[in-house]
Amino acid sequence: MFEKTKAFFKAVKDKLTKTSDVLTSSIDKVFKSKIEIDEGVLEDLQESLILADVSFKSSERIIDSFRSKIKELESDEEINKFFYLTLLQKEIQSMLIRSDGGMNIDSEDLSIVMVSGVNGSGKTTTIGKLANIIAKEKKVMIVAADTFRAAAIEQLEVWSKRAGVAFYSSEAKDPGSVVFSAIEKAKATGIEVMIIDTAGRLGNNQDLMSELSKIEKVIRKQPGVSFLENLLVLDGTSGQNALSQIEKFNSITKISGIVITKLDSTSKAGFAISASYDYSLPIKLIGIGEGLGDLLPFDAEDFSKALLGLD
Ligand SMILES: Nc1nc2c(ncn2[C@@H]2O[C@H](COP(=O)(O)OP(=O)(O)OP(=O)(O)O)[C@@H](O)[C@H]2O)c(=O)[nH]1
Ligand SMILES: [Mg+2]
Repeated sequence: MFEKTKAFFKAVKDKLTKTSDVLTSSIDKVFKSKIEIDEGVLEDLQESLILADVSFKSSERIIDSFRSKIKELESDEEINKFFYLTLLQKEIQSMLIRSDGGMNIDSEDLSIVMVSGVNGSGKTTTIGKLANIIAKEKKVMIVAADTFRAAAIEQLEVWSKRAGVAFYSSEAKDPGSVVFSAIEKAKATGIEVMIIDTAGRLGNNQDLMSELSKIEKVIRKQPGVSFLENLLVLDGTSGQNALSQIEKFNSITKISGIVITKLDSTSKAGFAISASYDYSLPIKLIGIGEGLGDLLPFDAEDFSKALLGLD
């Protein structure tokens, strides 16, 4: 259900145009004004990456690799924009980590996916879309453990109906007890994959952050349960500002992978490279719109090509 298809590439390419326009137009300018590749050109190229919200660390690695590739060239080989874009794409692809199985949900036990992130990053929407994908092969239940925001439970319930999956909520105010009773319910009703929605929280809110680790403890204590995915949802429109969230969330609960949403409405998608490379975490899924079908499995080759407007 998470395999690569041609249609996915087209969708990613169509939706990433805001970022690829920024990136390719600044690269165009560098190649229009200069032909010889010297340190000044490398600096301009690095700037074009940073303009698309690639972090300094990741951009250094890309430019270093480009510099050493140029040194290896025969003197008559031409270095033009296409040459650069192709090298750049290969380098970005190698920096984007993707765990080969895509989503990890194949357990004999009840498989659990927890979803967290800052307020409004797209957690609930992602869960609805993800449930819809997994429901094609497995019996899914989505759990409303966001007991904090008014209307959060109803919003998730609407998504459960759209995706045609089971839904669980309770009167309890403590998300840990909601998750505990949801696990009982899931086991009793033959659910195979349970996806937990959590409240939006900022990394510097100690109380809310420690609540996340409490939920994690509740899950890990239950027999017959495999806690397979702990996904952090990042808002693609925040660009590099989202990077510090990875550090904060990962220090409280071990993140298994990243989801980047709203890639259809950002020109800062370059930060995805850094989210993966700087923190050694796989990107698992990407959100490219508000609809039920607008969540795709992440593919490093497709993503890097789309980012640079290549086919
Ligand atoms: N364009 C676009 N909008 C998205 C995407 N994913 C989510 N959204 C929108 O982002 C807004 C917030 O989404 P939610 O799913 O409610 O975010 P959340 O993280 O659950 O928010 P809280 O529970 O309040 O923390 C909604 O208007 C969504 O429709 C996406 O991939 N593309
Ligand atoms: Mg939500």
